[in-house]
Amino acid sequence: MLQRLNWFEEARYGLFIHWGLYAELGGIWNGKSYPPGTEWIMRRAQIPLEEYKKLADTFNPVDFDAEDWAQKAEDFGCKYLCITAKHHDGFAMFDSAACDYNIMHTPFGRDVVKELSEACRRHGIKFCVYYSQMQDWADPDGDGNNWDFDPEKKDFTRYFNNKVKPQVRELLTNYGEIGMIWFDTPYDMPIHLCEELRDFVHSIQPDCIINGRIGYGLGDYRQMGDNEIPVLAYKGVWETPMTLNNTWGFSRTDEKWKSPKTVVKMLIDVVSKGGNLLMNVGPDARGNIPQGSVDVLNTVGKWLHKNGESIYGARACADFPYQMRWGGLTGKGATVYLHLLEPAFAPVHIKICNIETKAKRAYLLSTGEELKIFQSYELARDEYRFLVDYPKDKIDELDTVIVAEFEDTPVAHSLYMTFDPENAKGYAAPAMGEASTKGD
Ligand code: JFZ
Repeated sequence: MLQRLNWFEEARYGLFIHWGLYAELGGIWNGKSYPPGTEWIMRRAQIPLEEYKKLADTFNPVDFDAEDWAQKAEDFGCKYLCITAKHHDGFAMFDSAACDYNIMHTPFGRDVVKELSEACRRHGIKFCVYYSQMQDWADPDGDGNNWDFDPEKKDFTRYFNNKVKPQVRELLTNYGEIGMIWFDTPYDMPIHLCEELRDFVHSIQPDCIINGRIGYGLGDYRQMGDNEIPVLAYKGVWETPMTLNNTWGFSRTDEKWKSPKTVVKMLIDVVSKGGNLLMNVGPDARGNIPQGSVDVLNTVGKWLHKNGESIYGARACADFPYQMRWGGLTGKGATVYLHLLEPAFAPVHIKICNIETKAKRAYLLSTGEELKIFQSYELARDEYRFLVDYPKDKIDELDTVIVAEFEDTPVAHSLYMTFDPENAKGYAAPAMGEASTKGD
């Protein structure tokens, strides 16, 4: 694996921030609501550039406080932060000599990317930037705006050379170390320009990660579709970007936040399959992250501050092909974290099926309290079983994490294992008493 991906694999959980002029509209233009994805409103409503540009004359997020946002990211338990430096609308949230259509030419007149990059550094959070490299609805040669500009007259290479490269250079030169540059919607951008962009990034910052949406599989890791989680553990490095409500940018009407429980479940689902979760918030035009989203992510953060060992640096648990109704598994070598998400499905004990590897001990992650374990090979059922008793009075309604230490990295048998009584050697007959095999 690429060296520069090391921090990313450790991090597992990041904060995505979609913020730009569209926050002023919050999904409504001329009294009409547009479909979710409020950052797309310029295109959805085909707002003439001259009209949309007026948002820059009033953009003044007086409540913006980079220190507060970085503190929030830390409280949420996020290890990296990625902000939209330039989204499809073409407006740069940073000081750009390459293009005047940027935040310095607003009443606010402060470089948000600069302030956030410094605050993130103070909080030990990897700072990353999102940059829309193909779509640019403010540039006559950019992709996507065919209501102001004649597509026949577009020269994409000119846009690439005059805006993309100079701005990417600015981002990689003026803000210290950039953990990752997050490209998006490559569509049919010519492959040689994507390759050129990749090499250009690495010529300036060799350690800067490039996400999968640079196109053509040229990125350092695989980007899943928005809100998509694969069914099986995906080999290789990957990330799912996720919305907390139904839009990336700020919405005046959508307060349907995922619950803390849903976020924790998704995080475990993603990490148990070896990926990262990039969770989005959409600050409003005053510079506030909506309180409803802050509340949800703070609750998740409190859980992470107690149980983070089971997430940060954790991996997919060695090819474990079973779905368990009570929850999921994450792992680090010989250590396995059992995430009890649905206690109702494990009324007496938690069972991991078909792990042959010998277990040493188990304990509750939050308190260190030792828990009884039972392990056997059940001849009649041709099944290895590993059971952990858990203290029912210590249930965390978000997720109770139990640490199980094995003698080696556990290996699970597939459903298609062939029966072999030799397998049973070294295992005691099921002398379980309370951990009865009946009824499971
Ligand atoms: C993109 C953007 O258009 C959107 O505004 C937001 O920034 C999001 C993170 O990314 O939209 C996409 C890109 C790819 C997929 C879906 C939405 N996809 O592959 O499923």
